[in-house]
Amino acid sequence: GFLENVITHRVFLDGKCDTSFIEKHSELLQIIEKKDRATKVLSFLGDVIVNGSPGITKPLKSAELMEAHVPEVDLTQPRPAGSRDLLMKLGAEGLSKWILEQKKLLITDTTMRDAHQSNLATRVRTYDLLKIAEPTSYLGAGLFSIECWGGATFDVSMRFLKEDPWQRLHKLSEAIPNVLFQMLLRGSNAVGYTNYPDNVVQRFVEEAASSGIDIFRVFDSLNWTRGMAVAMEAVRKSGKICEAAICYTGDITDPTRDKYPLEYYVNMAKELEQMGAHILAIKDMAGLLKPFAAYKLVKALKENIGIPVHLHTHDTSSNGSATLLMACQAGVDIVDAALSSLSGLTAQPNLNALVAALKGTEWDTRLDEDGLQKLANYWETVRDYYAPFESGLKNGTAEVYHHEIPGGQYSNYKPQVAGLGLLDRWEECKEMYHKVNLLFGDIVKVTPSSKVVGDMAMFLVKNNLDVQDVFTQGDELAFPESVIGMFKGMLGQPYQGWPRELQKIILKGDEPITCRPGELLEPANFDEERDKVEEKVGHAVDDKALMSYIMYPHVYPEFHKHRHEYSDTSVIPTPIFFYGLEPGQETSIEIEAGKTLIIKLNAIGKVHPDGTRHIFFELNGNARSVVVRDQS
Ligand code: 3PY
Ligand code: ZN
Repeated sequence: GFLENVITHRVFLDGKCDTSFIEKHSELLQIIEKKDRATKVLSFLGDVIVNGSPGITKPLKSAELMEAHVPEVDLTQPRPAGSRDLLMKLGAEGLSKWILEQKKLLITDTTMRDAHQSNLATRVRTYDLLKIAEPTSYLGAGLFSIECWGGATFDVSMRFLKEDPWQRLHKLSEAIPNVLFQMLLRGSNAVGYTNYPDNVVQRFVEEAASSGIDIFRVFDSLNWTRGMAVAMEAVRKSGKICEAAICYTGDITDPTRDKYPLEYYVNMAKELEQMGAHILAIKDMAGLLKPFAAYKLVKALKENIGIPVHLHTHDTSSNGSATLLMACQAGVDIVDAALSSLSGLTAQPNLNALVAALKGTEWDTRLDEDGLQKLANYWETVRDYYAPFESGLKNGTAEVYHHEIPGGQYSNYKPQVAGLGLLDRWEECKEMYHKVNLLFGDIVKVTPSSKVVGDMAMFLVKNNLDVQDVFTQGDELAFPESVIGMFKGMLGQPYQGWPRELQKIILKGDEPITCRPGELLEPANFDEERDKVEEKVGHAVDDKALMSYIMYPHVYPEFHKHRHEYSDTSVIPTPIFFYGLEPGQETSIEIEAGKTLIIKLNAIGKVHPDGTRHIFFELNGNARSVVVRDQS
């Protein structure tokens, strides 16, 4: 074991080690038991059975969850040609023109990204996505695009689900080669929460484009167009579709909220068109765009720009469908919606209902209503697996017009509040979010600026402070790192600047920057970073893993450790992955094509004095046991 650990270590293989090498790498001295994949899977299951899943306080019983019915499609029939075939034929500019020529309303399905980010805290696993992927490529072939990547999915898949986001993308694009794949890119924050050097953003876009992303929706969390330029250029260079977003906040129909009037959005849209956008997105991340405001905004945009307009909203208020229909009447080209069973609440409006509403009208989507229902039925059952991640909202709520919490943040903010022991003050935390927004000068709130507002709100509630106290006690307060960074200028500049006095208090004498943060960051040295990660994980990594590491330097090694210890657990069915098995229960896990493990839990042994337990399984008919540490 020891010798093998040493001689297979990359540094050793490269001949770079000196005598201190082994001392510095204590992990080499641990005799790592070589485990086969089945044993690794059993060890993982043993751990879930004994210790449960991180973050799930009220586990379900996997035996009580139904298997989701995968609709049958006739795979002997050729796959219907879709929007991706069009892109290949027409190119990005040609596709943009094609969109303008369509009378029918085009639809993006967000089920595989924003809908579950918003309603299920981004927890939907590759396993459930892949099972429905091929049927989706047939039954949803008429969709304009499928949003399936970016936003929080990159982080959450590694951090919580222990899955490789690149592998998810690759497998999905193999199963759905005919419909455009869309991702959400946070401008210079890429798929993270901080600014990255320009060459990281460029490299990330290149990798994503070659891995299957066709449309990049690029936004800046403060609507600062300078923060979007690098990402937009990288997308254009990759030959893919550059969809640039204006983030919508405030209320253009309310004359008392005059910081962001209609002209503000029209001007920004014109600028993004000038910067080379193929499509303009209205990104209404919190669902603040009321129906009549949508009509007004879309009409003005269509009159002022020559590229297609794509509307993204959230149904938090439950006015979402009305917003889409009014936008449709005003001439919007594409809208986002989610399959019915994952739609509504803080996610997108109901796709199936929208298709039905437009049937027979001049905007008829001509989508396969029956097929879409079958897909929705599948997701209805799958949603049950993720019940512990639901936000608890039972209806839409007009309160969102007041607190303005983005849909994708809502299902995350609540557990964060709970984590601080403040759940009994949830109402106060929402109200504080509102007050902090005004304190900060009424800013655009979307990842990562929305996270900063949330951090500050929790900080104040936790410390029993109100916003005025910041001005009187500011000197003594240790503000959250994210708040200091934002006021320093590290997320870019907000419209009309930061409130001066507050900025002084928060920065405590430190000077803010007003340039693009990316200009100050040293370009990443990819070779050096690669050496670092390879030394950490002990073997060579590809360019995609390198990007995962650069963006998530702490999360990636942890994810890798999980893989090493337990193998690729993304192949485990979701109910078993989260909730384990009960004694006597059996499951089958296909660890690779044609290789299936039939696993039965026989018994859970008593705790030994050293805190471990034996877990007794039957693996393909043979008795097997693993030792698991009981963390309780
Ligand atoms: C994200 O950046 O994750 C978002 O969904 C923003 O709306
Ligand atoms: Zn969204």
